[in-house]
Order: sequence, then structure tokens, then C-alpha cells
Amino acid sequence: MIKFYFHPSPNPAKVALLLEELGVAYDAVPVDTRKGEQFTPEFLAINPNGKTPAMTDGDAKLFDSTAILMYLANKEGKFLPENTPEAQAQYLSWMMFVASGIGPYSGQSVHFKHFAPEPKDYAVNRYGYEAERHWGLIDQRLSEGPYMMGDTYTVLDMAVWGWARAVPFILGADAWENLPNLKRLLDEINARPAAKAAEAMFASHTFKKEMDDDAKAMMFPQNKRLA
Ligand SMILES: N[C@@H](CCC(=O)N[C@@H](CS)C(=O)NCC(=O)O)C(=O)O
Repeated sequence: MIKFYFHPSPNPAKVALLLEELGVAYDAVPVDTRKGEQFTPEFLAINPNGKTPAMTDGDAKLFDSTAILMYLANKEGKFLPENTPEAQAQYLSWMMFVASGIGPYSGQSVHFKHFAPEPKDYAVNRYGYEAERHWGLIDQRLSEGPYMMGDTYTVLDMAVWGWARAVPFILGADAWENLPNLKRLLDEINARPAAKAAEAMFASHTFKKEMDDDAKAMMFPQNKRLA
């Protein structure tokens, strides 16, 4: 049985959506990162990087949302693009763009906008600018067809969905005005039974909500060096 280690946040959300879309059985194991549960020896043995999501499938251990998405889609042979060099080239390029651009810039934008201590204008501007630019490229791609790979809903759209759920938090309340195609995809995926099931699974577990000093010490351990 698959064990899915998660916190109800953007990177685990992608995997929850795919698991629900595939309809495979899995055990959902909450990891409360605001309480530091990502640092237990048991969890670090699965993900030495100490972040969610992570997964075990029998003896196979996986971490990093993109690796898990690609593993599951390949294993089940579902939600994949056509097996042509042209389609594979686009799929891999955009998948890595989401992994190395959308995720990190959105995450850092959230960090500096909402959580970093002052002074932070330079970092808010840099990461906000780059996050906006990255989301603009996704929106442009989605202006060319209903899905990231054209007419077919694939695991790449699920990768986009994870952080797309948080776009107003990342970019600001009026962000959707400039990202109409992304908003269309988000609304369409949100209406799918699998997305509703993923959100319901998240909501059925209780996590620490407060970002108090203890939570900040767990989430931002680098700040110890400033003290
Ligand atoms: N590249 C990783 C990033 C994972 C990541 O940053 N996860 C966040 C949740 S979205 C987390 O667990 N943060 C807790 C921490 O940084 O301590 C992925 O795509 O899975």
C-alpha cells in the first residue's frame, strides 16, 4: 500500500490530486511541518530533505513532488502525454519549469511577502517579479489550448494546479486579472471529483495553523544564524 506523507500545502497537493485521479489506494500520513514533524528520523529516512511530500510504495522511497508525480503517472501509464519526441520534449520542459521555476519562485515570494522580517523590499520585489513572470508564461501557454499539453489533461496540469490554488496569496488579490487562462484551468480542475476528494482528505486532518515563534523556528531554521 502506498503511504503518502503530506502537509496540506501546494507541493503535496499535486500528489494528492494525482493519487485521487488514479484511484489508487493509499494511506495518508500527516506531517505537521509547523510542529517540526518533518525532522523525525523516520521521516528523514524517506526524505532526507525534510520537506513534504514524500511517499513509499512497498520498498520504493520517493521525495520531491515532481519525482512522485512522474513515478506514479509512469507506473500507472495514465495522464501522460503522447509518446512522440515533440510531445515528450514539451512535457519534460514544462514539467521542469514548474519544478524549478514556479515552485521555488512562488514559495520564496510567499516567504518574503508574508513571513520575512524587515528589511525585505528588495526580496519581495525580486521574487514577486519572477513569480509573476513565471505565471505569465504558464498563462500564455494555456492561451494556446485548454491544457498545458494541448487537448489532453495530463500530470503536468496537476503539477500546475498545486501552486495555482495559492496564486492570490503569492501575487496579490488582483492577480487573476492578468492570468485568465490559468484561472480557467484552476476552476476546471477544482470542479473535478479528484480535486474535491484531495481537498476533503486535506480537510479531514488537523494541522497547526498558527505561525507562532515555535512554528517559525521549525519552518525557517536559518533564522537561528541571525540571533
Ligand atoms: N521541491 C520540493 C519542495 C518541497 C517543499 O518545499 N515542501 C513544503 C510544503 S509545500 C514543506 O514541506 N515545507 C516545510 C519546510 O520547509 O520545513 C517538492 O516539490 O516537493
